Amino acid sequence: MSTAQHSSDHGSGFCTQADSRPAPKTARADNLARDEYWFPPAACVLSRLVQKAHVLTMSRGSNQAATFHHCFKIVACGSFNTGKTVFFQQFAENKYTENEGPTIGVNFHLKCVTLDDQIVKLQLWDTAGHERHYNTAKTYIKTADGVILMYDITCPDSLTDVERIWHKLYTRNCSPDVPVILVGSRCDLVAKRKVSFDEAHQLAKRLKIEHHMEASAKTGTNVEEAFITLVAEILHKDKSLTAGGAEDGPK
Ligand SMILES: Nc1nc2c(ncn2[C@@H]2O[C@H](COP(=O)(O)OP(=O)(O)OP(=O)(O)O)[C@@H](O)[C@H]2O)c(=O)[nH]1
Ligand SMILES: [Mg+2]
Repeated sequence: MSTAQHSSDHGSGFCTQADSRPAPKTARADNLARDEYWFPPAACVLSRLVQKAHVLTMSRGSNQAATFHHCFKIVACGSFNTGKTVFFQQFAENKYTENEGPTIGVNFHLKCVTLDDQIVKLQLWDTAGHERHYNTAKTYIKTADGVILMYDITCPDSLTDVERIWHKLYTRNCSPDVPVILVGSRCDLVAKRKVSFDEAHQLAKRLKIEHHMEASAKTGTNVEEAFITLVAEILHKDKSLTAGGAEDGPK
């Protein structure tokens, strides 16, 4: 799905209001004064909760206020057809598309999660995996607060590409304290598996990628868990954030 399609899908009532307001002083983990930003309310709370994390889906066009304490930008990279777009769709919209076409440029979603009583707004950027879109991915990863590197457990080349292309993109453009997670897609396709968990795990260890999971956008397995793991790591690493900090304003 193209960026344009996503923009229209989400509608101006969904994100324009917030996006037109002043950006946080830093891209990373600013404590925003409560009530400074207004958002539509949580429309539903997903039944599967990861530890204390509640994942909230924002509804469109509501005038009711909601607030957030932190705003993080999460960027996904990985070779084409690894499942980045459907992975993000599953997390952000709770839906799965069997025949998703290649992404042109980037797709964008907004999602709120709460972790340890902190409401975190996530800006989710799903980049295109084809090499001709490499520079687009580079542009987006530069300001990421957290990065998802994706491979496909049925395609060994996609794991090779993580080391050959995508991890290099990350190390060359992100500060070392930007959390990263390696996600193997299509874990529902057991009979088609060509990359073992251990093989990918060894790569993750060698590249010093702290977190590695296998997930399925089709069944939802580990989708939420991957995002929450990454967000928890971002919060953990951000020394400037403290509980209740939002009410005190930016630190
Ligand atoms: N069974 C299964 N199929 C998946 C899974 N993830 C992706 N697919 C399939 O792979 C197709 C392509 O997935 P996309 O999300 O478009 O892949 P992408 O990484 O965004 O590809 P580019 O945009 O070209 O970089 C989907 O339409 C599904 O048919 C999964 O977890 N399980
Ligand atoms: Mg895509």
